[in-house]
Amino acid sequence: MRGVLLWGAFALWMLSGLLPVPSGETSAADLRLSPALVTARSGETVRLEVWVEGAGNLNRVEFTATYPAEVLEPVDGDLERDGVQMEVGPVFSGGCIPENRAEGGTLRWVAWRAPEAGPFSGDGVVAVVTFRVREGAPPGVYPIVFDPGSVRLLDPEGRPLAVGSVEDGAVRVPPVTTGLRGWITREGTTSYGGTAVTVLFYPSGDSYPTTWARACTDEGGNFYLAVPETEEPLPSGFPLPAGGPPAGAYEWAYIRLDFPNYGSECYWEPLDEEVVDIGWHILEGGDVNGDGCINIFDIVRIIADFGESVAAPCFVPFAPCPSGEVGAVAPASDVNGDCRVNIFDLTMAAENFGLCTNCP
Ligand SMILES: [Ca+2]
Ligand SMILES: [Ca+2]
Ligand SMILES: [Ca+2]
Repeated sequence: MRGVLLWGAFALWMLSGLLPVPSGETSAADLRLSPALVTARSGETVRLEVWVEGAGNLNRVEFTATYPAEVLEPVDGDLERDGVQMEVGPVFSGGCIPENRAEGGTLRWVAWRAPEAGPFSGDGVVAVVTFRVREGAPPGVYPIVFDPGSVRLLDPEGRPLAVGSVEDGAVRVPPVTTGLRGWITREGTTSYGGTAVTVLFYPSGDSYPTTWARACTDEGGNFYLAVPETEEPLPSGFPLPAGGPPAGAYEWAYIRLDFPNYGSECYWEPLDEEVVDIGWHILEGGDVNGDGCINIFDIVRIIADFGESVAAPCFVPFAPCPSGEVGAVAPASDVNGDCRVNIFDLTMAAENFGLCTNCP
């Protein structure tokens, strides 16, 4: 696939070289906000760059854009000048900037290049606007929108240059996550109670969790876990994922699912909804020696214990989720917790042969 794409790009490049370009005419330049979508919570700041791309013989840029002033508060980029300004980007460094305002829900910009610098060609940053998300901003997506009629690109003689695409930006304020829910089942049984759901909470941009919580599934396999309001030290010896959370402007949860004799499963989930639903996960059975993989050592142990049984009801002891401890303790190699080690346990382990946990 990559090879095809490369050849396609090469063919286009060959064609573009052959196509006649009218003399004295340059292709249209684009104006866009980067990043196009950025996530921030109340009190956080975001930097949005105004880029011009594909410019040729550019001397002057004018634009007006609007932003929701009740949610986004511009941070002054020029303390020497009255009012609130955007930062001047490298394209207009040392230039003449008669209009630069970021107030009252409107961004206004008019700038000329420094005469000694000459006209600009290529891609570059025109201006940078920094917004602080106001306290108490309700969750939502807040656009920063160029007024298309206001965007003007001009050459050194004051003649307008063709404007291509004009791309807006947006700031997303995510809801505060109050809980996580999901449905966790286990192979070989219909009693799904007691699976441990352990969640480590990572603040945005942090590589170490600041708090954690644990919930146990009910008999139907459902769980709800409230996000803790205080910082709790992690359980000692709890294995941490290597490298911290994925990149992105989110807070993250690291979720670990455990039950004896089943393979543990681990997931990263962004905390960007009020209640994050991790969906349905099925734990695969057969890891009776608890070493993280289902293989010949488990098969050998199940065969060695084959035929062991206790009277029902029985329970699988599991310290993190000690609910449902009625009757006798299930045999150690009873994978599905039906109080017997038999062909069902052996078959499950055989079918999952070679699977290993993705948890640390
Ligand atoms: Ca100022
Ligand atoms: Ca094993
Ligand atoms: Ca069994």
